[in-house]
Amino acid sequence: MEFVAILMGSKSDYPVMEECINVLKKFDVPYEIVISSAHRSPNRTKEYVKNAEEKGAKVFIAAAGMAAHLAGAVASMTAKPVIGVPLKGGVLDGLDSLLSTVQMPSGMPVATLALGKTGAVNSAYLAMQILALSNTELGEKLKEDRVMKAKNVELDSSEIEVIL
Ligand code: RP5
Repeated sequence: MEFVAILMGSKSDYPVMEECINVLKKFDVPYEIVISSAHRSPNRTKEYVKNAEEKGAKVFIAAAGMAAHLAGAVASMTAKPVIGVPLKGGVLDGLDSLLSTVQMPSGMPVATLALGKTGAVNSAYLAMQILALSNTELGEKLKEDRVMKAKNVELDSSEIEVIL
């Protein structure tokens, strides 16, 4: 079975990453989520990535804060697409995790998204867009979602707009 594999560096990351799994649930996309750290449990991370790939993971999402090497570490272990979600926290409030996640050396990409909740939500959408390359039904659902979003903009505007 194809699924999205989500790793996060700590239990403290879960409240933000719940935003990601809520989106995947809304679209009925199968996922796994585990806590595994690039620094605290490197062996567990390596084992998880290997097993997940064997079981059918098509895309990985890795979320971490501070010296956030998790996405980069996952990218070193698989040739599947890796999406990185830098998380806020610590005295630098996320700038550290953003730079740690985004600044990968050439040939080892991590698709790094926005900090925090926005990145968590977008990680689910980007993972689904990748799956939709070979899943027409999911692709149609994503198109319908875009139509709804455009309608909502019009609805929101209609409540407050002033046009002369
Ligand atoms: C990172 O360090 C984790 O991803 C988390 O964002 C941050 C702090 O972890 P805890 O000390 O809260 O476990 O590895």
